[in-house]
Amino acid sequence: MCAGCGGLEVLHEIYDILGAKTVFTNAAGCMTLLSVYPFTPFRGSWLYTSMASAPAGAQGIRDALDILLEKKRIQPQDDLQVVTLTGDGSAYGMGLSATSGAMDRNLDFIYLCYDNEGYGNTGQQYSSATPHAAITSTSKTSHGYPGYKKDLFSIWVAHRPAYVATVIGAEPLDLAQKIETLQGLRGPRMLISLAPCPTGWDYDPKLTVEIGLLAVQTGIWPLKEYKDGRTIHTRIPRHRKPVEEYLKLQGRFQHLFEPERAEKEIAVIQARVDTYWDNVIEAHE
Ligand SMILES: Cc1ncc(C[n+]2csc(CCOP(=O)(O)OP(=O)(O)O)c2C)c(N)n1
Ligand code: SF4
Ligand SMILES: [Mg+2]
Repeated sequence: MCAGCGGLEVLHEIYDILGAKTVFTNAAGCMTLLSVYPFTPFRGSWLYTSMASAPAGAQGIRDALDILLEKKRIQPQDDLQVVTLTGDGSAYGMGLSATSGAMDRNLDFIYLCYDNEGYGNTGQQYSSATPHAAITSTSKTSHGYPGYKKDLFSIWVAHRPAYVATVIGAEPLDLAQKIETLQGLRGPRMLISLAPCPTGWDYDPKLTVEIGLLAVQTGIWPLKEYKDGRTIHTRIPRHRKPVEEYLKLQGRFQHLFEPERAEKEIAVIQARVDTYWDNVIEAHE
């Protein structure tokens, strides 16, 4: 694993709360490198799946646990929490169909997507979570990635699962409150964490927390949760910092500032963030 990995940071924080009575289904990606057969750093169980099928793996394990409970071969206190762990390449793309099916079936599981906005494990190719203008290994032109990040939160919410939230490792209190909330619920409980990635985003590993905080303070990464049919924002940054404070710390956006400022592109990114928050604030007033 790389020093300063924001995905590992959020996984650590969540695992500290969930504890060892968990079984993970982990789709191929950076986090699968945590385990070198036959060892894993998890105190509970861990299962490696293909990129597209981690939620299907979770279904199989939940079914097996339910059968063992029904046959009284394990006691309720021995039951395990099933947790799916994937990157954005799986969650936003290859695994979206399996996730949709799991939500349709009201599968009782927790899903954590650590979103480093690209295929990190294979060299940061773009994914459908890649933000506009970012340089990736498959978007190397002077303009970076031409598309826009997919809104996975809304796609998941459209399925009306028990819970959906965005989190980030740099805001551990917000994260802990959300884990506490989802632990009181049953059914599909979905989390997306922005996962600052020094290797793929090209910045000094010591900046991971600062970049995470700036993602929230600039409004680029809204912290919110959906439950009981309603979405609420758990932080509303009314005095937002300019998005360029977040962008300029990362090598993948340097072409927006050097050799000359790309005013139009920076304004496009700022305008999208402003429109998002104008709508949120208007709805709150
Ligand atoms: C069907 C399939 N295509 C390609 C790969 C090769 N592969 C392994 S990990 C990975 C990247 C996964 O990206 P993401 O889900 O965002 O996780 P990250 O690597 O960023 O942690 C790819 C493309 C694969 N395992 N399976
Ligand atoms: S490439 Fe990024 S997400 Fe993957 S281990 Fe390194 S820092 Fe973490
Ligand atoms: Mg990724």
